[in-house]
Amino acid sequence: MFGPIEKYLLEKINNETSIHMTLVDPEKITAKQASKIAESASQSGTAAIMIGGSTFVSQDHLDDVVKSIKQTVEIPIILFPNNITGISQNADAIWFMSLLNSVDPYFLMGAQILGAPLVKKLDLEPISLGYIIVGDGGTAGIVGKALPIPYSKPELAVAHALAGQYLGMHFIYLEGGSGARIPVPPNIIRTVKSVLDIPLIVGGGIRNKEQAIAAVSAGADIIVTGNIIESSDANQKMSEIVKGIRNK
Ligand code: 1GP
Repeated sequence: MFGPIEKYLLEKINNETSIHMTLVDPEKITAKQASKIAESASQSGTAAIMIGGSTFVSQDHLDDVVKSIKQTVEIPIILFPNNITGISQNADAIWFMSLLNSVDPYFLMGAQILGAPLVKKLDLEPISLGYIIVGDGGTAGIVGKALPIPYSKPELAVAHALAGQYLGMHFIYLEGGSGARIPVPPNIIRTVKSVLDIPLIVGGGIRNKEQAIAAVSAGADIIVTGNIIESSDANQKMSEIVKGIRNK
């Protein structure tokens, strides 16, 4: 059972080997700024816009951000919720995710049960995702009550990723934490990818073309960048990353 956005992602990965997505954090910006960012990201060739942050924004603000991005770009908008408050109408899809290394049942299955009826009601396409926090874990690790997997234990990352796949999840996401000092190391990506039959997403701390290429060369099917859209030379960096991973 694949919806149109998931099909789009899988086809794009199939055709281009690896793709880039842009994460927009509604906490940090106005709706107008969000649509500008999404527009330049789209012009740089990003495959989709993800919307989400680690803390809470008002529902109205989230709806405004999603709406204004939707009015501006053609590429899919996929919600990346940290809680049930991250669900919004006007998006195309939602990463229907479980934080696999959380010690809190709320982030494993509780929020999902609360949110599922609204996802249905709003007719959002759910895309099943196993989310794993690695490295220092950042804000997402604290908020999600995760036991972040140390980079010295790739076998634990493998165990979590395989468990997600065996439970039927369609994608696995290795999250190094937004703004992480160093991105998820290639050896972790390589080890996890070597056991998976489903696409692997990697994000957190990717700031330049070299880091992006290192991640996709190690096996990331999708890389996600967030913070760099706020840098002064954002357009150039994004284009370099998108072109870089295409021509790697
Ligand atoms: C999404 O955490 C990433 O997984 C985004 O990280 O903001 O560091 O690019 P950055």
